Amino acid sequence: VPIRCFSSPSATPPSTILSQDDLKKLAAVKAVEYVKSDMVLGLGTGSTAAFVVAEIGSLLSSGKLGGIVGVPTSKRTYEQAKSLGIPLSTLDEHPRLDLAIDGADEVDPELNLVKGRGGALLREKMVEAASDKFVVVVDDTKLVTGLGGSGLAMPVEVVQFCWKYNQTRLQELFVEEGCEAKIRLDADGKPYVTDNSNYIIDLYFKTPIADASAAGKEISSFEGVVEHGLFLDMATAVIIAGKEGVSIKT
Ligand code: ABF
Repeated sequence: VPIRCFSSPSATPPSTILSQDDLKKLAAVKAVEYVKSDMVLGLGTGSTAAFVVAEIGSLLSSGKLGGIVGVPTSKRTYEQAKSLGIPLSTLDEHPRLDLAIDGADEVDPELNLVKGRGGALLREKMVEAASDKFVVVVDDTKLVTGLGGSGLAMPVEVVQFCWKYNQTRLQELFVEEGCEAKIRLDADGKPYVTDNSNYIIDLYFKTPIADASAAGKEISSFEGVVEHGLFLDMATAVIIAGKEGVSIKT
């Protein structure tokens, strides 16, 4: 749906019609202002993060940035960054990163996040937890008053072994929130397999999660759960692009 931009600190002319992708790109370009030469960078996954990776690639090829090392959060991002000539490494080689930039599915007023609808939550959480700064890039459709409140999925990565057992346990954990737990399927109708050869159970809530911190701990306590999409107290800043322009919340 086209969005009319009336004013933007990032010099977008007033009254320009901006698409959702334009907004994502605006947020991405703003986030890349945090990137300095010689940084070790966590490279996120998803359509907004792809604009970040593209911008970093472009600044590297024009010589405006140098000495960057990227740590990708998915095979998709690895392929994109490699095609742009961004030098790449891993957490094994770089256990501490200067900065990670990534998208999100939901952002609450305290900058807590739901992530992982793109299927890359495990590597995202590992890389972003290892970063001194974690900057999130979203358009304003991602803002919620409570996590789980968008009515869209909150993903949980589980081992393939007896996934139905964990599907049932996860759904029963959130009876009060009217949770429905569904296995994520790929385009062929088979269970979606993550980069780590696991499955994803998507949790759909009728009401937001009452206590996200407690919920995260309870989900993690289930044997066979690998990681969940609640990213709490991790974001340093969130860059939000909307019809009023780009804003930064810290
Ligand atoms: C990643 O990509 C994920 O954590 C999140 O699920 C998704 C957001 O995608 P998009 O930027 O395409 O909306 O950041």
